[in-house]
Amino acid sequence: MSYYKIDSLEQYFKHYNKSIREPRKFWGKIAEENFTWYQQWEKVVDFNMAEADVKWFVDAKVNIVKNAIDRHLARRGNKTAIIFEPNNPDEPALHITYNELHQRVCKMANVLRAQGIAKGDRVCIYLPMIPELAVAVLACARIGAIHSVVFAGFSAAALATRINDSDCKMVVTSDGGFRGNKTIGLKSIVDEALQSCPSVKSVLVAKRTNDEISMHADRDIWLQPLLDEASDNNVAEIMDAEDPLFILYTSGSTGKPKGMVHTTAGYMVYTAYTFKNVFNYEENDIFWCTADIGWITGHSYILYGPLLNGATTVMFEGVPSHPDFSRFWEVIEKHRVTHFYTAPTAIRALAKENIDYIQPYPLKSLKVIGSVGEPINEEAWHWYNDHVGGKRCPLVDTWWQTETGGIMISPLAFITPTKPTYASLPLPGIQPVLMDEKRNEIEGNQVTGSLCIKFPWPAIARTIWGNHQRYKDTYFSTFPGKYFTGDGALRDEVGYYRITGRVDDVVIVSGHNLGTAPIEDAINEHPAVAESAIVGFPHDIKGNALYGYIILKETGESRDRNNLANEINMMISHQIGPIAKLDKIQFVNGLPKTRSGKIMRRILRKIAEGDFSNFGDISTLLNPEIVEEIKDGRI
Ligand code: 6R9
Repeated sequence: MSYYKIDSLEQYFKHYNKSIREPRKFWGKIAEENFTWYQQWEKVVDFNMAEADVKWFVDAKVNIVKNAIDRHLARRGNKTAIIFEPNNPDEPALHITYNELHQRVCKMANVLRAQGIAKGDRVCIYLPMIPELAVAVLACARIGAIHSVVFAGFSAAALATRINDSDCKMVVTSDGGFRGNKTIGLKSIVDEALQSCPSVKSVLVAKRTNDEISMHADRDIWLQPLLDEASDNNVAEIMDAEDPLFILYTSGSTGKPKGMVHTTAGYMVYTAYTFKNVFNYEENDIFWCTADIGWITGHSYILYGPLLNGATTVMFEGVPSHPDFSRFWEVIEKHRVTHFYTAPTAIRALAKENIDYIQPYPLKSLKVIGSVGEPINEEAWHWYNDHVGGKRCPLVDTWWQTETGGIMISPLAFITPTKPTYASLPLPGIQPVLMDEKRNEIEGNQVTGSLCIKFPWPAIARTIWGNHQRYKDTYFSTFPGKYFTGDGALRDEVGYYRITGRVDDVVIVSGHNLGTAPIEDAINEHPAVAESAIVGFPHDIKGNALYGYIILKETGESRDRNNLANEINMMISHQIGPIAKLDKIQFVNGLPKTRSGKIMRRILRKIAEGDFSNFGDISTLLNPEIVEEIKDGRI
């Protein structure tokens, strides 16, 4: 019996139970039957949770790119691996076959080696969403260099911090990048960053915008001429199962960014397995994840997960609003996309626009739609389900984190009955538990608590680069022996999980624990509201009171603000209780968001508290200018 693919709900429960009773047999069999190895493992898993030490497939030897590309060539050489859809809809899309991808990755791997990059070296990749990005990532993995992709929207300061934290030896970038109607001068950002990055010896520069840039002699080299000269014969590096594959910095909504380290074999097995089962991917499907490869979602579900399954994956350079709000729907029709995976923040932004942007698109090619990145509120869930999924595509709300490497709690498309706003059931191998304030495990159903995972899974991050102590402190000390996610969750009467938001987003008002997410849900149901964010602020009597930042829809703009505020509070009162009413409501034009769509609540909290002294690092914000605007409008 094979465990790689789950075909029914009954089988899910069977596999799940097996994975808990006999995790070694379960993962060992999956690893053995679905991947090619240079050498088998001595042990499937070895761990000490208290020390935050986890190893999977101990002593096995493998190369993830051999599995993601070479392994498919005999059967799928002429199949499209990557569809590249450019920012400008008039520029033709590229279809890169597995053969072509193999050739490009081998050439790039040879270029990297010729430039002195060897196994274990860190390479920072700062590229827009163009094929060179995928090729650079895979070429690093092929030769065992550790890739550290930095989202090409980060500032020079944020880039420099990340380069220096892991002492990258090389940066791969481009002259610039296109995003909507903007052109971003990436190379000049790199130039600025490198003024304070002594570890970087060379910079490879791809051409995208053809803008004039400055090239520093002895450091900067145009990439294309090197590729043209390079051989496409490349012998992949033999990697240990636990050799680091990549470093990825978490979005940094709190404190200094953490360089999460993922290793080779466990990450490979888990991303492949979860991709196959959560999305129920079949051979000729076209999978589109709209994330940027600069985020974990792009690593795991644009590149590794799909390619490990021999899938066709779409890489989109642009943004949902360019040239207009039909862009996503147009791309789905154009490439007959079957699987569409995006974030609630994008859904809400699109739902806010005129329905005429989506209505002309039948979207009949779609089979499965997915959500990731934050809790999806009820209204957005229904809009997505009705207008994009046509009420016929399963909507998989996938809960996971940079640290978890792959999807942890999610419906399996066509198998798990979905329930709005619920991530539903854990994947096989995942043992979620809810913990109370006294650090006890909460048994039974219809309960809420802090979400922990009590047994390691193959793709768990192994450490924070250069700081194992911080890794241990952050994830394994709050609830000793368990991995603490930082999220709160509710387990309903049938055992489905709903992620209620970061535990640090809980506000205690008059002794009541109030999660901000359900209050925001209630507010967002008001027809005039587009989006909202709630934080706590100190209150003499209640301990804390609630401050709401609210963005109105265009239709709400003309309404009287006092009336609106009253209506909103009545809705909260009705849905959650008078305890959750907002003491202050500020109508705003935007919320400070990180590029993965997370609201940077610490800033909103400071503004609500009237403390404008130090907002800390806001370089990771998509819209830093909104901070001043909100501050000026504080009530
Ligand atoms: C994959 C990714 C992780 C945090 C996580 C949680 C939130 C992600 C979610 C979700 C509710 C979902 N989150 N998916 N919350 N439902 N389906 O987003 O990784 O950027 O590290 O963020 O995002 O709070 O802890 P990352």
